Amino acid sequence: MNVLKALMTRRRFLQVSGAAGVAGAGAAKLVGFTAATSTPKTAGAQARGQTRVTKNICHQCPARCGINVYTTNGRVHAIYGDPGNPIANGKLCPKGHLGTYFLYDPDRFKGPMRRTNPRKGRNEDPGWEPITWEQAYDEIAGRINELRKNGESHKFAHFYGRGWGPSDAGLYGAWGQLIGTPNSAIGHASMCAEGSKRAKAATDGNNSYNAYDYRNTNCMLIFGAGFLEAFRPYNKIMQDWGHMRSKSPKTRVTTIDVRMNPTMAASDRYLMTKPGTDGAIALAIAHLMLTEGLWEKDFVGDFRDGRNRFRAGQTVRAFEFEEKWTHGLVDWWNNELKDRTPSWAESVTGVPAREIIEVAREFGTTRPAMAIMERGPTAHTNGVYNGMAIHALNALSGCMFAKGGLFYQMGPSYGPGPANPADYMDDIANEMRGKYPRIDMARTERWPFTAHMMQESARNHNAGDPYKLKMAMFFSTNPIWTAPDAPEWEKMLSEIFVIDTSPFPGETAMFADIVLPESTYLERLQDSPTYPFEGWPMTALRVPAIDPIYDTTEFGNMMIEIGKRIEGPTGEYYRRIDSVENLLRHIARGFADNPGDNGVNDFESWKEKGVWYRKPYHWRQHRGVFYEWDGEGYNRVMSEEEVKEKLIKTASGKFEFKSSHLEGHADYIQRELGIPSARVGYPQWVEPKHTGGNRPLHFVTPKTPLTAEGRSGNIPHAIAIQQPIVGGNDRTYLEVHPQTARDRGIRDGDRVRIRSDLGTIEAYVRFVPQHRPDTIVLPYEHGHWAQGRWATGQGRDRTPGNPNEITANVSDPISGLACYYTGKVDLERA
Ligand SMILES: Nc1nc2c(c(=O)[nH]1)N[C@H]1C(S)=C(S)[C@@H](COP(=O)(O)OP(=O)(O)OC[C@H]3O[C@@H](n4cnc5c(=O)[nH]c(N)nc54)[C@H](O)[C@@H]3O)O[C@H]1N2
Ligand SMILES: Nc1nc2c(c(=O)[nH]1)N[C@H]1C(S)=C(S)[C@@H](COP(=O)(O)OP(=O)(O)OC[C@H]3O[C@@H](n4cnc5c(=O)[nH]c(N)nc54)[C@H](O)[C@@H]3O)O[C@H]1N2
Ligand code: SF4
Ligand SMILES: [Mo]
Repeated sequence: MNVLKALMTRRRFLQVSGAAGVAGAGAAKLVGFTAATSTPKTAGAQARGQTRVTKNICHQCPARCGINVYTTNGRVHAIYGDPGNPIANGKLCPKGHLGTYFLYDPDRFKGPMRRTNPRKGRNEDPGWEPITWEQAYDEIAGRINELRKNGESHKFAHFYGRGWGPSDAGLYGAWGQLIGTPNSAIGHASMCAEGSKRAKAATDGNNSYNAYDYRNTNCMLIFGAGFLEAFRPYNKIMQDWGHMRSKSPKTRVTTIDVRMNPTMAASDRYLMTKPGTDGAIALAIAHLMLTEGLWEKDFVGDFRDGRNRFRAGQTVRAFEFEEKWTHGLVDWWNNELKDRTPSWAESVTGVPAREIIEVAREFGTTRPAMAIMERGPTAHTNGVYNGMAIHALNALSGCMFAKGGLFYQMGPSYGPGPANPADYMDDIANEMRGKYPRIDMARTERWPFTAHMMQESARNHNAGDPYKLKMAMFFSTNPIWTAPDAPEWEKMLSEIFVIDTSPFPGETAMFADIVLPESTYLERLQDSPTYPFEGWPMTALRVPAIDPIYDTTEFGNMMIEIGKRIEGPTGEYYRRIDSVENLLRHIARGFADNPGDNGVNDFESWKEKGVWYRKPYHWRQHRGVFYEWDGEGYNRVMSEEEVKEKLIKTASGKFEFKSSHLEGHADYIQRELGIPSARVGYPQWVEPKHTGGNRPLHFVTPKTPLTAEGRSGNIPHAIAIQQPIVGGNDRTYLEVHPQTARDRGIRDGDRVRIRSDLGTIEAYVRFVPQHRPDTIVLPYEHGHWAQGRWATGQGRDRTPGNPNEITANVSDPISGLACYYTGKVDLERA
């Protein structure tokens, strides 16, 4: 063993003996290793005193801001927004600057590890033992080869959360085909924001998040989305917010939420609605836009004689109305909308009809006007119907594909990868194709609309239905902490062979049999096509600022290396893929014919600039006519067929107020939601089914601006920056209306117990008189029992607890989105 390897191994060994404490007696034992950051590897890698700037993108949220990473003497010391990146424009949100704390997190895994303690549990010391990458890959591939020989390859599952592009999560498809498992991969979409996507699929045929032209909109309704806290891309939204609120005319903003959040506080108006009732508000706005003649006639169409016949409670004859780019308006009106008056909505939501009318008039008389939404309205059992009612407002205002409106994101001009998996299928792969359902039962009759149902996986495994898994690999997801009814995952992970790839000792890692630590984002090579942004295509590259400071690598390389060790043609396929870098070099060849606006035309220039993008967006709707970009302007008028193929992808080629997508599974919806099958297609009011029976309080656990998904728990600065809002440096407070607290004898600062059907967690209270008295709010951030020394509270009294331990695993039957915000609870002094 050479000196460097010996040093590394010794260092890892020391870390191992401390890591046990994370799960056990507290993480304080790790303190001795904070200095172990500058290894001989990096110290030698750079000349003294030189500062190097490399391109990367931030990892703290899905906004994907381009960053310039400053490295001197092999040490990363600053991260700034990249002025050449169209999302960052030289700026970052506060989380962006915290990247060095992830890189130099003292609790990171220092290399691959094997568990020696066969028992698993929160208080079990995994007994980590360092192993080499070769040992780890051989063992994992050996187990997969064994499963394949026994006809059990479906019992291997990949679970993933924040996937980035073809060089990581993009590898799953081929893996599933070649290995022969339907469970590659199960993504966290159904625990994330699938509801808004499915509402779009149901109405305009695009199962996707939207791109938005915020800067040109003059009116915006925000339904349950943390526009100034979380909505994507957060940093760019803050830049646009400044423009929206200072331009003339200023963009008028109304926020609809269930608690006072920063977005609401910054808005012109707000509607403080009852949880799960957004659909009623949106329907009432639509109702008023029709009765007052405020719909966009160029897009929607009009009565043939121009005389408005929409009157509350009265039906309209279909032939009297000529629709243009929408489908089913009169049916929708007659079967649902005619009775959805603002005063009806008041009775459902508690929001005064007068306020709804004011908002509807403003929305109906301002152009461009858009309605956006995210998890608030959709994380309920009626989520897709709430979402459809909201999205219908975008058709009524005519902002679909219009200036100041909504688009869909274009993808980058990537070239093909090094090999085609179809050429490497062996007998096992062919035989397993379609043989078994997925463990989560997504894409089956149980969940006919959904591609992923991660939160069902542990429950199904534990019940042995449809079967039990034997092995699972986790990438950037930690459902044992983030999924509803999280403890179900502890049971499953105790029974199977678990591989975790997190750089950090999170909860999944504590139940792992092998840990393959990924390099942090500042040390790795990775591509990342943009999340829906402004519509035109863009893709960024993570360029390692330094060599990995520990014995770590990219997740993509782990997949490829394990793949090479699979017997038969699969191994051959992965030898052709070779490495993440080889894959990226191949796909970057697609830029040669389509150079980016910044001149990026190959892998090297992509590395140098960090981003490839090509403006403009290719399509635009203006006054009811769709145009395509012809290289110089939006000059080419599109036919109805072209619009259907490229933009409005429904069966009718129109924005559907009577959804053919939902009507395709009418029996399922009737059974699950009790809606008569003839009515399932309409955006409509559906009563939410709250869990928790007669318990009095709604329990909401939203994100705050400093939450970095499940990754900020061990970054005390993230919490410290917003102390006045959420609490101390490693704690978040439960926000409670003072009257709600006093009724229960609870004082500001008291320790309390939150009780649901599943159990209790504890928290400290902070009074927030602006919230709804029937809704208590625990910002989502803390409650970890692993993840590092700060996340676990360094031996303090570990409050708050994890809200997902008391969140029931109930999902919207259409989108499959876990209903995180629908549970009702009791509150009492602890
Ligand atoms: N800072 C930060 N930004 C992030 C992330 C992060 O972790 N941190 N994560 C990213 C991810 S993965 C996602 S999916 C997005 C999610 O982005 P959002 O959906 O915007 O985030 P949430 O905080 O889950 O929920 C938004 C709002 O819904 C409200 N709400 C709850 N119930 C209801 C209801 O019934 N009606 C209404 N109208 N409102 C309700 C909550 O009070 C909250 O203000 O954010 C992304 N951006
Ligand atoms: N109560 C409540 N629950 C929620 C939410 C909420 O608002 N409230 N939000 C929901 C939403 S929107 C989402 S998207 C899910 C997210 O839930 P998950 O899919 O579980 O994702 P994260 O919580 O981001 O988990 C990230 C995991 O990846 C690991 N990790 C961090 N950095 C890296 C890296 O560079 N490489 C690798 N390989 N691993 C890394 C972390 O250690 C952690 O274990 O949570 C959902 N759960
Ligand atoms: S908005 Fe998201 S990606 Fe951008 S700097 Fe902030 S955390 Fe990073
Ligand atoms: Mo999410």
